[in-house]
Amino acid sequence: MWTKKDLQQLIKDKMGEYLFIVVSNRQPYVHVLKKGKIECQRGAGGVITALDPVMQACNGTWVACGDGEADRKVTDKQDKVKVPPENSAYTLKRVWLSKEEENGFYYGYSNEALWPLCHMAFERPVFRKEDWDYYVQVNKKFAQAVIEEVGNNKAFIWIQDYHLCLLPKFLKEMAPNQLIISHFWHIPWPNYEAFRICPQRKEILDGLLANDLLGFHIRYHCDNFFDAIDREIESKINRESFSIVRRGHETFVRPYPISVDFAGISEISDSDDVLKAKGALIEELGLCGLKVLLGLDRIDYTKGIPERLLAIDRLLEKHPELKEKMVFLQMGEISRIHIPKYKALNDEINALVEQINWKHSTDSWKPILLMRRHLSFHELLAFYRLGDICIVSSLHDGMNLVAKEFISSRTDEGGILVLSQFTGAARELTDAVLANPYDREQFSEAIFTALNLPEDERRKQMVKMREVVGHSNIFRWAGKILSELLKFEFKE
Ligand code: GDG
Repeated sequence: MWTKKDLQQLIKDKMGEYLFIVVSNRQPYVHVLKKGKIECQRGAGGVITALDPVMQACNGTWVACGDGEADRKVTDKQDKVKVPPENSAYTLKRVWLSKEEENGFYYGYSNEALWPLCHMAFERPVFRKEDWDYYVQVNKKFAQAVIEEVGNNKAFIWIQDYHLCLLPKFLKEMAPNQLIISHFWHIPWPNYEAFRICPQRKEILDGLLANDLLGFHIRYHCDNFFDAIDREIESKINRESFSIVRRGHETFVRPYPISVDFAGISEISDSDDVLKAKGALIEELGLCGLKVLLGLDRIDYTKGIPERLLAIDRLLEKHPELKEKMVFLQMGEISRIHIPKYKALNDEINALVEQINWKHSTDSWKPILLMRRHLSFHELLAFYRLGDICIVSSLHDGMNLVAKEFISSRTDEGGILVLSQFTGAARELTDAVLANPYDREQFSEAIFTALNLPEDERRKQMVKMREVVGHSNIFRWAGKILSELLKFEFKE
């Protein structure tokens, strides 16, 4: 089983004198003001969990957008600050965006064009020329920041996600022989029928082909990428070595399913703090004696939240005997609310909750509790621990970490996962109760099946899934990619 230590050792043994630079839109640490004092907080999420220890082991640099209210106060003239605050192990270099850039690059092209383009959730992408111009501009800004760091050295670069499609190309143009570049794409890559509507498709593919190594979660996304290249770019696709050669440069394409820190989550889930928080939540929300069905997502139209609510509605129509015996708890962190589709989704969710609660409630009970507060990590794990069933109903999802976090938190081997078949996670977690969120009948039946699963069956499923996530954990994901990246040799 890969551990944090194995990953650190790999870097120490193999990185040599080369620099290691990670680039992402989101930063690993944010500086905020709390009661007039500057506080440094570590960001959440798989990538930060995996790469923070790597960076600490190799004294690398992480380039990302600054967005905290106190971020500028702590950076030096080159926009750099040492992190983490307790041992200053590596450098965080911040890129600053103007409001216009944030709007065009982040909200506009990244999240109103590329996000819906890559997810089959039937939301139309919006391609605005001015958003694209900002996207190009900000990718160049990132390139400039990375090159400042590289100087005359040789460096391994690891780029994250769909915000930075053009960065590999800009970097290779600026420093052709000094860089080995890998890029991980965290969301699905769509099939060609969907992708071909993108007016900037050639530029995007051209940008990504400057990578030496390009990773997706699953093989299917790699195949879709090959199809897009095949139709759009003059190149040679080598299905044997799983690579693309264009103008003498070879890009290797590989599936690397992302995961979570299984051991870390398991350990904290058993802590007194989490178990106390669980007890407090049961009390606060009046959950005692009820079966708890849980949904926990960033509020996004790809996550299938309205479909989940409608399945609960159908479940109660067909099985009114469940009234006063269960509750569906939907937790959700507000996300990208400046985009009209996200605002509309929040309104739709409010209306559905109100309507379904009105329809099925009794004098002393209502079926749905909706909470939109941001959870601390301990609270998050406490929620996972109190759920009898966790429902993940994405319409389309690159992987879905909530499913894997839920499994990791269940050291008690309790709980059942109802999982959309349209998540990357469904390829690995075949012991979950799989569901099609578009099929209201089947989806509500899947929830009913989960509610009635015999104890030994339920436990067996959870034990098997814990084995899968324990083995394919986040350190293995990063270790596999970095092992591959470190095999590349610099051109002389
Ligand atoms: C993208 C891809 C891929 C949610 N609410 C709260 C909270 N969360 C955390 C969860 C989880 C994360 O947010 C969501 O991760 P997902 O993987 O489910 O989804 P995306 O954000 O869409 O991520 C996805 C991922 O990239 C990684 O490659 O799996 O397919 O879409 O970690 O725990 N965390 C806290 N409070 C909340 O209220 N603290």
